[in-house]
Amino acid sequence: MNFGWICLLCLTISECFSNEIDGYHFKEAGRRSEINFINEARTLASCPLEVGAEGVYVITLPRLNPFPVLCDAQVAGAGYLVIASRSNSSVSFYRNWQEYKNGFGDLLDDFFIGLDKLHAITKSQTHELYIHLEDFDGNTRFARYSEFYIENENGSYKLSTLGAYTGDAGDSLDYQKNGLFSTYDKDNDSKPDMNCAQHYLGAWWYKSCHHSNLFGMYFGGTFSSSLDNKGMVWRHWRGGLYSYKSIKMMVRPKCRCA
Ligand SMILES: [Ca+2]
Repeated sequence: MNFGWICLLCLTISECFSNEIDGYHFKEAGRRSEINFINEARTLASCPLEVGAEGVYVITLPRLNPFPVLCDAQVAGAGYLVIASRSNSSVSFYRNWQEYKNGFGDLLDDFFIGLDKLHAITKSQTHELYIHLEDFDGNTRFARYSEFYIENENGSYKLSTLGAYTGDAGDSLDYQKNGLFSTYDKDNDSKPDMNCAQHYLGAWWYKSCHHSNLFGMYFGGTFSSSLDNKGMVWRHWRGGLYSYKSIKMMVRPKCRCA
């Protein structure tokens, strides 16, 4: 059955509107107007590039059911697909392998898209990665990588391609390049005497262990040295004892040739 047609029907007949699609729960019913289901003839493989095209869109990729994604056209220009967003402590990111595989949270609040989807997106065509950081003093900085690809589950979602860095936040991801993804229940890091995810209270492409920990604890600013690097850390800007106010990780196709 045509997924887009179902959505069109649901928007037309409000009684049949489902606030849950493919595991994602749209928490705030009052924000339905921000949900832009694409239903016409076109099938999206990524976020639309048009100016102002933002909100939730349904995309279709090989070997996956169509699924909703959040598109952002404000932070760094049009066409970005948000893969992770954190702005408060309401959604815990200290989660197990299965939850990172499938994704969790609310697309209209804080969430992680899920590693299977992230693999499919970055495999479908060459993507760039944009990381947006905001501190509690009203400053924002960014790190952009010209290419970004993660492997599938059999490859432990290895961060096997990370292109050239540009930005003003500093390069705190280069160290994680070629790292396998680890969660507290799946130690794939390269530190034999430690479970990095468990120790740093997060999940990431840990090696031995990290220069960034954006899925660590939401500590809300400067935190105690006894919790060294356990927060939502991006070391090259505010160091290992600072947890940001908000972060967004977004991807966009390098080229719209397809
Ligand atoms: Ca280990």
